[in-house]
Amino acid sequence: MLLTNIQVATMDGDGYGLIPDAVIAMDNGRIDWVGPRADLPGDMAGQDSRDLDGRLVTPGLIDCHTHLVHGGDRAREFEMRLEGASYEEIARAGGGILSTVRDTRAASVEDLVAAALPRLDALLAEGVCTVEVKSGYGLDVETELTMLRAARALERHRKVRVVTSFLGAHAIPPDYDGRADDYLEVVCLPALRAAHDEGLVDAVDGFCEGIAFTPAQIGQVFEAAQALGLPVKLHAEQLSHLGGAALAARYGALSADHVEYATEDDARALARSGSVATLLPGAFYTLHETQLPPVAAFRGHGVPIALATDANPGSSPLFSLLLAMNMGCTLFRLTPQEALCGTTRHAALALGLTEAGRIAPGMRADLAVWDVGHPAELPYRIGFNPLHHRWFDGEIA
Ligand code: DI6
Ligand code: FE
Repeated sequence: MLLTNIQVATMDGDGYGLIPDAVIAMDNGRIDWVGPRADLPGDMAGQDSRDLDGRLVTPGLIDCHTHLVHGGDRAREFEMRLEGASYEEIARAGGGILSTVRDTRAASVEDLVAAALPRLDALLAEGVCTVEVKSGYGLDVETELTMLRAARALERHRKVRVVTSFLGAHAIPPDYDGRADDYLEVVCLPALRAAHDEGLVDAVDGFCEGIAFTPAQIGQVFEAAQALGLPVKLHAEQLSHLGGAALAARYGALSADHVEYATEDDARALARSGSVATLLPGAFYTLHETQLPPVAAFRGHGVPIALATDANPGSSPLFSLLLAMNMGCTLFRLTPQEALCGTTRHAALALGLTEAGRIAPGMRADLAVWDVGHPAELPYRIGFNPLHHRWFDGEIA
């Protein structure tokens, strides 16, 4: 199958990797060839082709940090914050993440899938082809497994790739209040091993924060992950600087996420470990955060920057990756090219995916086709969706 009369942002090589009058050849769910129309190899010219009227084609977008699977909502907490309570106060009073834990424990796999599908559909409607989904609202062995089973099940309901992260170290459940180490030993690590045995875990994540786990505790989780051969990533330096980014770097993490309070030294460490800094402007915005992530330090030291929604019921009820890109540009001063790179090529890196995020021979044929004249239009408008259609695995989705 050939896609013709297109402009392509390959996100391969420098910048957008823009090819003005391009052709993409797809074969068996993979990109077979991409380049200027004039260079199309003669033996490819006779294939079925689809004229896309000059539209822009990008890699299918990748949302590399979400908490899409959960029970309930937190609209009341949104109200409480606007009446003056802080995110941390609500968490310490047993609300916040723990209120979602109560609702998630009450749900079956089917309930969780049914609740997640409309959220997922909002992402897919904007050209997303791959989505990361975390556990972390179960905090008991059975519910952590239930969440991950629901995440995997999404792939059977929609044309999407799901990458899972085990986030048992997300919060300390009430029955282990003040006994975080016991929670890790009795619940979190056994849940990780059980989930891994069932093939439910692609990476291991944690929340390193005053209201969650210390770097030493996260270190234990990372040791267990490494023993299972699983890559790690971390919610680090979101509300304060605790040393999570440096810890993540020491374990060669795929990514350190949030990182508003990261320092120049953290940027150096992340660059050395090849970890991605995943920026989550939806949480920054929702929590009225004022500490900006050190974007200049990330750029200066060559840390790849990804952007994601952090879609979750509390700190980032954001289900638009295009809006996350807009926020990345306007709030964090990313360039539009960095924003698109952050939801394609660098988002793939943040998930350890080698076959997504770029348009190049051998990559999966996951594509987004847009009614725009230039890629900068994608993060530019607010609340406007120019997606024309997606290709998933070489087929129209
Ligand atoms: N940081 C976040 O942004 C989410 N989890 C985390 O560790 C928030 C989760 C929530 O508030 O429900
Ligand atoms: Fe998160």
